[in-house]
Amino acid sequence: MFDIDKWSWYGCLFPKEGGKTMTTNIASGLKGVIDNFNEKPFLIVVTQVDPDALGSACGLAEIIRILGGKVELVYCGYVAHPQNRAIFNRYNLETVFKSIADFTTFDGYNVCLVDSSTIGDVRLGPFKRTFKPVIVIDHHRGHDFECPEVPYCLIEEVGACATLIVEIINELNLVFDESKKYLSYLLALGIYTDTKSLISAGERDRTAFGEITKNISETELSKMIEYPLPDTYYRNMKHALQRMEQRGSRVLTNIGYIKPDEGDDLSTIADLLIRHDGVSLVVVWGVIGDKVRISSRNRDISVSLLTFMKERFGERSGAKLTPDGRGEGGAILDLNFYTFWLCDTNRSVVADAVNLKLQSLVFPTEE
Ligand SMILES: [Mn+2]
Repeated sequence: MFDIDKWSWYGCLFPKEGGKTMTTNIASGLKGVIDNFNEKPFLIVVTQVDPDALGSACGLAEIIRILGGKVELVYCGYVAHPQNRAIFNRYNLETVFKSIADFTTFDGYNVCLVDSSTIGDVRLGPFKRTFKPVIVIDHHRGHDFECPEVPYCLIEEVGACATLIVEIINELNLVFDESKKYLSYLLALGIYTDTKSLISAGERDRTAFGEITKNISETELSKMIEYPLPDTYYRNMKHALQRMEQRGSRVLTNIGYIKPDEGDDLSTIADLLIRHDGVSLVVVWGVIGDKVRISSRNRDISVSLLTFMKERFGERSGAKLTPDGRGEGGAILDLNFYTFWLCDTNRSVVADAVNLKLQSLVFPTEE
């Protein structure tokens, strides 16, 4: 008989009340949940396509298969960032993942979230808040459900979700054979990129990275790390530098109207700007279709980036804290009003309007 109390709570660092941090024996709980839910296939959902999410999803899929469950994988949005495209091509992930656009329903699946813990994420489109996840494995703050209601909820503030997956793999003593070796590369890339080349990795990330890279080739890994950057990246960077506005230690800038496949430039540019001497908070925005996408970075430990984002941008924002104490956040906001009115000739005026609103949100009001 399935005993929900026994299996329902495997740790969450940010419980509302009565929670506990649980870092040992995380794998046995997962086995219990897979045994008890395996009548339906597990559907692993990647909301934000990045190496950590892809690696974690593929790793979890293999764990579920080994533990006797059926599994499918789906991604939201686009595989657009050049590194994601390189990873998709190299490891043939087109055959592993479906696009959420190909789904009509989540009914009949045990939905699993990796590297994300929000059921209200706008990228889920029509599936937003229509499901109760069965498995959640994540390292971000700001989950929007009660953890004890999720049969397996593992949310811990490590540097990468892939670190948690590697810990489960090690606890289960799983060894990937030659045909599954690509999973080691994917998980290693996940840890490497989410921890900024291991610079912001914590001890658990470094241990997991060491474990998963034991038998893999450095040249293969470096090809995936030093992927070629497209021309649009440099153009967007120039745009951002030209429009950069600094007040005190806060920086606001934008890359204007961009194509969906340039959206990941926002976070790359935010990462570079936060390193600027004297800067502690960076907000970079761009407009994609009728949405404003925002990427933020914070290195002032006295400021909670999650609170900063939620207060200003509401529920469609989030943030995580890296093990070295830096905050990384993002938001997606509607520009609904403009869907009819927007045209090629008024784009710059709309961008100015967005900028004025963001100035009032990001910079402290002057006395
Ligand atoms: Mn991640």
